[in-house]
Amino acid sequence: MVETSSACFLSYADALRPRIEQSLAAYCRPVVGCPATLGEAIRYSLLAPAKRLRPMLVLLAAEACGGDSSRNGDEAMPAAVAVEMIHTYSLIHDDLPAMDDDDLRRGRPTCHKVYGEALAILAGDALLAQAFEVLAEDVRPAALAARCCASLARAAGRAALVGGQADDLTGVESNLAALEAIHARKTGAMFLVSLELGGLAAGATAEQLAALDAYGQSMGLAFQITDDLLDVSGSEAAAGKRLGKDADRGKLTFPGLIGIEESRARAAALVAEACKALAPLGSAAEGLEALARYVLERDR
Ligand code: GRG
Repeated sequence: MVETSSACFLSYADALRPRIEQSLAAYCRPVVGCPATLGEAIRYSLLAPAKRLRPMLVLLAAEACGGDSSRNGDEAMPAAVAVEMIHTYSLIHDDLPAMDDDDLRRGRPTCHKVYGEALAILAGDALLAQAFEVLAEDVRPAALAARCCASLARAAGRAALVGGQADDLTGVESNLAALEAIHARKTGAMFLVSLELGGLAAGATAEQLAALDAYGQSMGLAFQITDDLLDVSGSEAAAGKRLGKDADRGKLTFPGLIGIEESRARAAALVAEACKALAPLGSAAEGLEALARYVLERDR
Protein backbone atom coordinates (compact mmCIF):
# COMPACT_ATOMS: atom_id res chain seq x y z
CA MET A 1 0.00 0.00 0.00
CA VAL A 2 1.28 3.51 -0.84
CA GLU A 3 2.08 5.42 2.34
CA THR A 4 -0.43 8.24 2.80
CA SER A 5 -0.09 11.33 4.95
CA SER A 6 -2.43 13.35 7.13
CA ALA A 7 -2.29 16.08 4.43
CA CYS A 8 -3.70 13.48 2.06
CA PHE A 9 -6.60 12.98 4.52
CA LEU A 10 -7.44 16.68 4.26
CA SER A 11 -8.08 16.28 0.55
CA TYR A 12 -10.36 13.28 1.26
CA ALA A 13 -12.07 15.37 3.95
CA ASP A 14 -12.56 18.33 1.58
CA ALA A 15 -14.31 16.03 -0.89
CA LEU A 16 -16.48 14.23 1.68
CA ARG A 17 -17.43 17.10 3.99
CA PRO A 18 -19.79 19.05 1.68
CA ARG A 19 -21.78 15.86 0.93
CA ILE A 20 -22.01 15.02 4.63
CA GLU A 21 -23.05 18.57 5.59
CA GLN A 22 -25.67 18.66 2.84
CA SER A 23 -27.16 15.34 3.98
CA LEU A 24 -27.20 16.34 7.65
CA ALA A 25 -28.97 19.59 6.74
CA ALA A 26 -31.52 17.71 4.61
CA TYR A 27 -32.36 15.39 7.52
CA CYS A 28 -33.04 18.28 9.85
CA ARG A 29 -35.47 20.25 7.70
CA PRO A 30 -38.49 21.44 9.72
CA VAL A 31 -41.24 18.80 10.07
CA VAL A 32 -44.86 19.13 11.17
CA GLY A 33 -45.14 18.55 14.90
CA CYS A 34 -41.56 19.50 15.80
CA PRO A 35 -41.67 22.79 17.76
CA ALA A 36 -39.60 25.52 16.08
CA THR A 37 -37.22 26.02 19.02
CA LEU A 38 -36.58 22.30 19.38
CA GLY A 39 -35.80 22.12 15.64
CA GLU A 40 -33.44 25.08 16.05
CA ALA A 41 -31.61 23.46 19.00
CA ILE A 42 -31.18 20.26 16.97
CA ARG A 43 -29.83 22.15 13.95
CA TYR A 44 -27.60 24.32 16.17
CA SER A 45 -25.76 21.27 17.50
CA LEU A 46 -25.92 18.91 14.52
CA LEU A 47 -24.86 21.48 11.94
CA ALA A 48 -22.15 23.13 14.10
CA PRO A 49 -18.65 23.09 12.58
CA ALA A 50 -17.23 19.64 13.41
CA LYS A 51 -14.66 17.22 12.06
CA ARG A 52 -17.28 14.63 10.98
CA LEU A 53 -14.83 11.79 11.57
CA ARG A 54 -17.51 9.17 12.19
CA PRO A 55 -19.49 9.85 8.99
CA MET A 56 -16.18 9.95 7.09
CA LEU A 57 -15.32 6.53 8.56
CA VAL A 58 -18.66 5.21 7.28
CA LEU A 59 -18.06 6.54 3.76
CA LEU A 60 -14.37 5.58 3.62
CA ALA A 61 -15.16 2.06 4.92
CA ALA A 62 -17.77 1.68 2.17
CA GLU A 63 -15.19 2.81 -0.39
CA ALA A 64 -12.59 0.42 1.07
CA CYS A 65 -15.03 -2.47 0.62
CA GLY A 66 -15.78 -1.67 -3.01
CA GLY A 67 -18.73 0.66 -2.48
CA ASP A 68 -20.11 1.97 -5.74
CA SER A 69 -18.27 5.27 -6.11
CA SER A 70 -20.31 6.13 -9.22
CA ARG A 71 -23.22 6.60 -6.79
CA ASN A 72 -20.99 8.90 -4.72
CA GLY A 73 -21.36 6.74 -1.65
CA ASP A 74 -25.10 7.43 -1.46
CA GLU A 75 -25.75 3.89 -0.28
CA ALA A 76 -23.73 4.58 2.89
CA MET A 77 -24.98 8.14 3.54
CA PRO A 78 -27.97 7.25 5.81
CA ALA A 79 -25.56 5.35 8.09
CA ALA A 80 -23.12 8.30 8.00
CA VAL A 81 -25.93 10.64 9.10
CA ALA A 82 -27.18 8.22 11.78
CA VAL A 83 -23.78 7.86 13.49
CA GLU A 84 -23.29 11.64 13.53
CA MET A 85 -26.76 12.05 15.11
CA ILE A 86 -25.86 9.64 17.92
CA HIS A 87 -22.46 11.30 18.39
CA THR A 88 -24.02 14.78 18.54
CA TYR A 89 -26.68 13.64 21.03
CA SER A 90 -23.91 12.23 23.24
CA LEU A 91 -21.99 15.52 23.10
CA ILE A 92 -25.10 17.59 23.97
CA HIS A 93 -25.82 15.37 26.98
CA ASP A 94 -22.15 15.14 27.99
CA ASP A 95 -21.97 18.96 28.14
CA LEU A 96 -24.89 19.23 30.60
CA PRO A 97 -24.21 20.40 34.18
CA ALA A 98 -25.12 16.93 35.49
CA MET A 99 -22.38 15.41 33.35
CA ASP A 100 -19.21 17.18 32.20
CA ASP A 101 -20.66 20.68 32.62
CA ASP A 102 -19.11 22.45 29.62
CA ASP A 103 -19.94 25.83 28.14
CA LEU A 104 -18.08 25.53 24.84
CA ARG A 105 -18.41 22.89 22.12
CA ARG A 106 -17.49 22.90 18.44
CA GLY A 107 -16.34 26.49 18.88
CA ARG A 108 -19.74 27.68 20.12
CA PRO A 109 -21.62 27.96 23.42
CA THR A 110 -23.00 24.51 24.31
CA CYS A 111 -26.60 23.65 23.43
CA HIS A 112 -27.89 24.07 27.00
CA LYS A 113 -26.17 27.48 27.33
CA VAL A 114 -28.17 28.72 24.34
CA TYR A 115 -31.47 26.83 24.65
CA GLY A 116 -31.59 25.86 28.34
CA GLU A 117 -31.09 22.46 29.93
CA ALA A 118 -34.54 21.04 29.28
CA LEU A 119 -34.49 21.78 25.55
CA ALA A 120 -30.89 20.53 25.24
CA ILE A 121 -31.91 17.21 26.83
CA LEU A 122 -34.83 16.99 24.41
CA ALA A 123 -32.67 17.90 21.38
CA GLY A 124 -30.35 15.02 22.35
CA ASP A 125 -33.31 12.67 22.83
CA ALA A 126 -34.72 13.62 19.42
CA LEU A 127 -31.37 12.98 17.69
CA LEU A 128 -31.04 9.59 19.42
CA ALA A 129 -34.47 8.56 18.13
CA GLN A 130 -34.01 10.04 14.66
CA ALA A 131 -30.77 8.12 14.08
CA PHE A 132 -32.77 4.87 14.13
CA GLU A 133 -35.57 6.39 12.04
CA VAL A 134 -33.00 7.26 9.35
CA LEU A 135 -31.53 3.74 9.31
CA ALA A 136 -34.91 1.99 9.42
CA GLU A 137 -36.39 4.11 6.61
CA ASP A 138 -33.44 4.80 4.32
CA VAL A 139 -31.20 1.72 4.42
CA ARG A 140 -32.24 -0.93 1.88
CA PRO A 141 -33.07 -3.80 1.95
CA ALA A 142 -35.05 -4.02 5.20
CA ALA A 143 -32.92 -6.90 6.55
CA LEU A 144 -29.80 -4.73 6.21
CA ALA A 145 -31.60 -1.82 7.91
CA ALA A 146 -32.50 -4.09 10.85
CA ARG A 147 -28.88 -5.28 11.15
CA CYS A 148 -27.61 -1.67 11.08
CA CYS A 149 -30.17 -0.64 13.75
CA ALA A 150 -29.11 -3.52 16.01
CA SER A 151 -25.39 -2.72 15.65
CA LEU A 152 -25.88 1.01 16.25
CA ALA A 153 -28.16 0.36 19.25
CA ARG A 154 -25.48 -1.89 20.78
CA ALA A 155 -22.73 0.69 20.19
CA ALA A 156 -24.84 3.48 21.71
CA GLY A 157 -26.16 1.41 24.60
CA ARG A 158 -25.62 0.25 28.16
CA ALA A 159 -22.53 -1.90 27.47
CA ALA A 160 -20.86 0.67 25.17
CA LEU A 161 -21.35 4.47 24.86
CA VAL A 162 -23.70 4.86 27.82
CA GLY A 163 -21.91 2.28 30.00
CA GLY A 164 -18.49 3.83 29.30
CA GLN A 165 -19.83 7.29 30.12
CA ALA A 166 -21.33 6.01 33.39
CA ASP A 167 -17.99 4.47 34.45
CA ASP A 168 -16.15 7.62 33.43
CA LEU A 169 -18.48 9.76 35.56
CA THR A 170 -18.46 7.56 38.64
CA GLY A 171 -14.74 6.70 38.45
CA VAL A 172 -13.13 3.28 38.38
CA GLU A 173 -9.70 1.96 39.37
CA SER A 174 -6.68 4.05 38.29
CA ASN A 175 -4.94 1.73 35.90
CA LEU A 176 -4.37 1.42 32.18
CA ALA A 177 -6.74 -1.54 31.75
CA ALA A 178 -9.60 0.39 33.41
CA LEU A 179 -8.90 3.49 31.29
CA GLU A 180 -8.80 1.48 28.07
CA ALA A 181 -12.03 -0.32 29.03
CA ILE A 182 -13.80 3.04 29.47
CA HIS A 183 -12.60 4.35 26.14
CA ALA A 184 -13.30 1.16 24.23
CA ARG A 185 -16.94 1.69 25.18
CA LYS A 186 -17.26 5.48 25.32
CA THR A 187 -15.29 6.36 22.17
CA GLY A 188 -14.18 3.15 20.46
CA ALA A 189 -17.58 1.53 19.99
CA MET A 190 -18.87 4.45 17.88
CA PHE A 191 -15.79 4.31 15.63
CA LEU A 192 -16.19 0.55 15.23
CA VAL A 193 -19.88 0.73 14.37
CA SER A 194 -19.20 3.54 11.86
CA LEU A 195 -16.76 1.26 10.04
CA GLU A 196 -19.11 -1.73 10.28
CA LEU A 197 -22.09 0.19 8.89
CA GLY A 198 -19.99 1.54 6.01
CA GLY A 199 -18.77 -1.97 5.23
CA LEU A 200 -22.28 -3.41 5.41
CA ALA A 201 -23.64 -0.71 3.07
CA ALA A 202 -21.03 -1.79 0.52
CA GLY A 203 -21.81 -5.50 0.92
CA ALA A 204 -18.49 -6.27 2.66
CA THR A 205 -17.30 -9.85 3.10
CA ALA A 206 -16.57 -11.27 6.58
CA GLU A 207 -12.84 -10.84 5.87
CA GLN A 208 -13.31 -7.18 4.95
CA LEU A 209 -15.42 -6.55 8.08
CA ALA A 210 -12.71 -8.20 10.22
CA ALA A 211 -10.06 -5.92 8.68
CA LEU A 212 -12.22 -2.85 9.40
CA ASP A 213 -12.70 -4.02 12.98
CA ALA A 214 -8.96 -4.54 13.57
CA TYR A 215 -8.25 -1.10 12.07
CA GLY A 216 -10.95 0.51 14.24
CA GLN A 217 -9.72 -1.07 17.48
CA SER A 218 -6.25 0.47 17.09
CA MET A 219 -7.33 3.74 15.49
CA GLY A 220 -10.04 4.35 18.13
CA LEU A 221 -7.62 3.98 21.00
CA ALA A 222 -5.06 6.20 19.22
CA PHE A 223 -7.82 8.84 18.82
CA GLN A 224 -8.53 8.78 22.55
CA ILE A 225 -4.84 9.07 23.46
CA THR A 226 -4.45 12.08 21.16
CA ASP A 227 -7.65 13.54 22.68
CA ASP A 228 -6.02 13.31 26.13
CA LEU A 229 -2.78 14.80 24.76
CA LEU A 230 -4.70 17.72 23.20
CA ASP A 231 -6.37 18.31 26.56
CA VAL A 232 -2.90 18.78 28.08
CA SER A 233 -1.12 20.70 25.35
CA GLY A 234 -3.58 21.64 22.58
CA SER A 235 -5.00 25.03 21.64
CA GLU A 236 -8.53 25.94 22.77
CA ALA A 237 -9.03 28.07 19.65
CA ALA A 238 -8.28 25.09 17.39
CA ALA A 239 -10.16 22.54 19.52
CA GLY A 240 -13.26 24.71 19.92
CA LYS A 241 -13.75 23.45 23.50
CA ARG A 242 -12.27 24.07 26.94
CA LEU A 243 -9.00 22.23 27.50
CA GLY A 244 -7.12 21.26 30.66
CA LYS A 245 -10.32 20.09 32.34
CA ASP A 246 -9.23 16.46 32.75
CA ALA A 247 -6.32 17.34 35.03
CA ASP A 248 -8.40 19.93 36.94
CA ARG A 249 -10.96 17.23 37.74
CA GLY A 250 -8.42 14.55 38.54
CA LYS A 251 -9.72 12.43 35.63
CA LEU A 252 -7.98 9.27 34.56
CA THR A 253 -6.04 10.04 31.33
CA PHE A 254 -3.25 8.45 29.29
CA PRO A 255 -0.69 11.27 29.89
CA GLY A 256 -1.65 11.20 33.59
CA LEU A 257 -1.03 7.45 33.81
CA ILE A 258 1.93 6.86 31.48
CA GLY A 259 3.30 10.38 30.77
CA ILE A 260 3.25 12.53 27.63
CA GLU A 261 6.14 10.92 25.75
CA GLU A 262 4.93 7.36 26.34
CA SER A 263 1.40 8.41 25.31
CA ARG A 264 2.73 9.86 22.03
CA ALA A 265 4.72 6.69 21.34
CA ARG A 266 1.69 4.51 22.12
CA ALA A 267 -0.55 6.52 19.78
CA ALA A 268 2.04 6.30 16.97
CA ALA A 269 2.38 2.52 17.44
CA LEU A 270 -1.41 2.10 17.39
CA VAL A 271 -1.73 4.11 14.16
CA ALA A 272 0.96 1.92 12.57
CA GLU A 273 -1.01 -1.17 13.68
CA ALA A 274 -4.24 0.32 12.33
CA CYS A 275 -2.65 0.91 8.92
CA LYS A 276 -1.23 -2.64 8.85
CA ALA A 277 -4.68 -4.05 9.56
CA LEU A 278 -5.92 -2.50 6.29
CA ALA A 279 -3.69 -4.74 4.13
CA PRO A 280 -6.51 -7.13 3.07
CA LEU A 281 -8.46 -4.14 1.68
CA GLY A 282 -5.65 -3.01 -0.66
CA SER A 283 -5.44 0.45 -2.20
CA ALA A 284 -9.20 1.08 -1.80
CA ALA A 285 -8.46 1.67 1.90
CA GLU A 286 -6.13 4.63 1.27
CA GLY A 287 -8.67 7.06 2.72
CA LEU A 288 -8.86 5.08 5.98
CA GLU A 289 -5.08 4.98 6.17
CA ALA A 290 -4.88 8.74 5.69
CA LEU A 291 -7.53 9.26 8.39
CA ALA A 292 -5.49 7.21 10.89
CA ARG A 293 -2.40 9.33 10.18
CA TYR A 294 -4.48 12.48 10.61
CA VAL A 295 -5.62 11.23 14.05
CA LEU A 296 -1.97 11.26 15.14
CA GLU A 297 -1.24 14.76 13.89
CA ARG A 298 -4.57 16.49 14.49
CA ASP A 299 -4.78 19.75 16.45
CA ARG A 300 -8.57 19.57 17.04
C1 GRG B 1 -23.80 11.33 27.26
C2 GRG B 1 -24.21 8.92 26.62
C3 GRG B 1 -23.30 10.06 26.71
C4 GRG B 1 -22.04 9.89 26.28
C5 GRG B 1 -21.01 10.93 26.16
C6 GRG B 1 -18.90 11.40 23.57
C7 GRG B 1 -18.92 11.37 25.05
C8 GRG B 1 -19.71 10.34 25.75
C9 GRG B 1 -18.29 12.31 25.76
C10 GRG B 1 -17.58 13.46 25.13
C11 GRG B 1 -16.40 13.80 25.95
C12 GRG B 1 -15.17 13.50 25.22
C13 GRG B 1 -14.28 14.65 25.01
C14 GRG B 1 -14.90 12.27 24.83
C15 GRG B 1 -13.65 11.87 24.19
C16 GRG B 1 -13.61 11.79 22.71
C17 GRG B 1 -14.67 12.41 21.97
C18 GRG B 1 -15.86 11.59 21.78
C19 GRG B 1 -14.49 13.63 21.49
C20 GRG B 1 -15.43 14.34 20.65
O1 GRG B 1 -15.38 13.84 19.33
P1 GRG B 1 -14.71 14.65 18.13
O2 GRG B 1 -13.34 15.12 18.53
O3 GRG B 1 -15.69 15.91 18.07
O4 GRG B 1 -14.79 13.82 16.89
P2 GRG B 1 -16.38 16.68 16.83
O5 GRG B 1 -16.99 17.91 17.49
O6 GRG B 1 -15.35 17.06 15.81
O7 GRG B 1 -17.43 15.77 16.31
